[in-house]
Amino acid sequence: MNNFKRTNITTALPYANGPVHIGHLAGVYVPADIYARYLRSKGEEVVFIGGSDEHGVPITIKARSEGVLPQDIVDRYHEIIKKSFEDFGISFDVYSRTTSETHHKMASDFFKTLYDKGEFIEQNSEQYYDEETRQFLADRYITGTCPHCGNESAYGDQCEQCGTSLNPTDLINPKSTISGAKPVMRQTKHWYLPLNNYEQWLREWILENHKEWKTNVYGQCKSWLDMGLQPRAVTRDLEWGVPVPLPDAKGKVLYVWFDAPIGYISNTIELCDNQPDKFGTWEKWWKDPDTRLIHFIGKDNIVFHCIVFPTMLKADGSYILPDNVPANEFLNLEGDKISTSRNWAVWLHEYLQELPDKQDVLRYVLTANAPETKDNDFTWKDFQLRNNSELVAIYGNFVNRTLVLTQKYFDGKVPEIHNLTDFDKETLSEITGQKTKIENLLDTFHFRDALREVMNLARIGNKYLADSEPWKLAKTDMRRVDTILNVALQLVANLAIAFEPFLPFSSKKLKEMLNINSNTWDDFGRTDLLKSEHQLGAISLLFEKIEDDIIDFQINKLQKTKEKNIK
Ligand code: B3M
Ligand code: ZN
Repeated sequence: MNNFKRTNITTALPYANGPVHIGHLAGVYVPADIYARYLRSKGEEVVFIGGSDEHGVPITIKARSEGVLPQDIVDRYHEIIKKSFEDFGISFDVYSRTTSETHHKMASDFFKTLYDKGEFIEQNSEQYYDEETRQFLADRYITGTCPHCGNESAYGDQCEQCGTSLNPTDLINPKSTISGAKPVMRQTKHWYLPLNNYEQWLREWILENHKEWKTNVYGQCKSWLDMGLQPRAVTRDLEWGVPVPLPDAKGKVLYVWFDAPIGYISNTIELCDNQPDKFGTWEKWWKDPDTRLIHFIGKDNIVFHCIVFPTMLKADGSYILPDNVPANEFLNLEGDKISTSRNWAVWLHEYLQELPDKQDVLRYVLTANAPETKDNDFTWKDFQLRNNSELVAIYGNFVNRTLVLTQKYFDGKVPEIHNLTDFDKETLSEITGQKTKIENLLDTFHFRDALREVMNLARIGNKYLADSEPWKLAKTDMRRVDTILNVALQLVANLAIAFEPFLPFSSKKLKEMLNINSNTWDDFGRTDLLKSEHQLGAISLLFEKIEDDIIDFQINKLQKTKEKNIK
């Protein structure tokens, strides 16, 4: 497919100011995990990088509102988020955090290198300052009256009532949310990355050389570039963050969007320092042109990953650039935008308490309905339907019938093939046919279609059993039953491999039932995965039907949230 030797897969670093929800999983972490597992299963060299984004103003606001330190907030949510990802089988090689020492040093050094190369411009500007608490105010720390709709508690960057983007100076009667004082204007100096100097280069790199990027990603980049780029401040007047490593920058930190993507590099450093034998040097993953860099993100992060971060990497000059940025659109919940402040979400830690051991069901539903090309809607009814009519009725049913019949007729020992009919041969050849389709789709980040083709392979299995009716032949032609069940069992074993990137928990369970352990992607397509006389393990249901009461409970829970929000 390409000439790269290895792949560096990064996932957006979630802000550690709240737990993660289904929107995070659907948009970023499940697709990235499918991709990482798929490449590993093909024996490719991969690093899969994650971590928490622990700087930025929202974290300091949350800390202030709870009367604790920002560090307390990020300590709390980093653990919750990390555990959720583990619980859902997101197979990161490293999940670290931007408050780590390694990261502070790396981000600081990165800034210093660009500074020494003369890549930044220094600029003075006027900014609101709180004289009582003696600090500059981030946009979110200023409230006032919206000039458009009259809302008296609009923020310095946005009015949440009418949705207009604002500048702090647009607000009528501005107030500091920290002291309540009226802020005054004061001069402050910041460092800017002149994106405009890189505009021509970006146009060529993206618009000419990356026409293969997803249309939503390419389109957003094009419209940013067509509007023309401006220098962007990469420092802020704030206490919380990576201190600006310059003598005349007291009380200033790196802008969170400057340090966060460097977190990908820092976390790779941490990984390689801890496991040098397995992963080698971090430079291999970030500076060797034989490495392919892929950023999995949501659509609100496109500009930072396609324009700002690549410009930072290019300005340094020693790094590789992303090869692809397969950003997704958003997932809505029951028709409404997911919202942390309105508690309109399905939180992963709560899901697992209420639906234990159903990680794969959620992974399945979120992939089958992934917001790959447009915003999509998660509904509990659809969740139930996909579980009952796809996972249970197609995949689970095929596996269960095959294993139960093998148990019944052969005490769980794989029977022998005597003679393959044309129908048997056709069915077996569909395995490799499906494999080719699935690979092409995975290689081009079409996870949802890839999953559909895997499920189609299970459909082929169901049809094979239904058409060959071994339960009828058992009375008259046991030799034929031997062959039919051998064919069906090979299909089942192939499904365990094909579903593994998508549904790792069920594949593990299925492999235990088949009493086989490691199979790689290369084995997918083989029709001798189970040798005759091989003894299968104990059988249980791969998926269970979800009854209405479970779904009603979830729908009621959301209904209550809605009522609370109206009050
Ligand atoms: N924390 C924004 C977000 O969670 C931001 C991503 C950083 S990726 C380097 O959507
Ligand atoms: Zn307004």
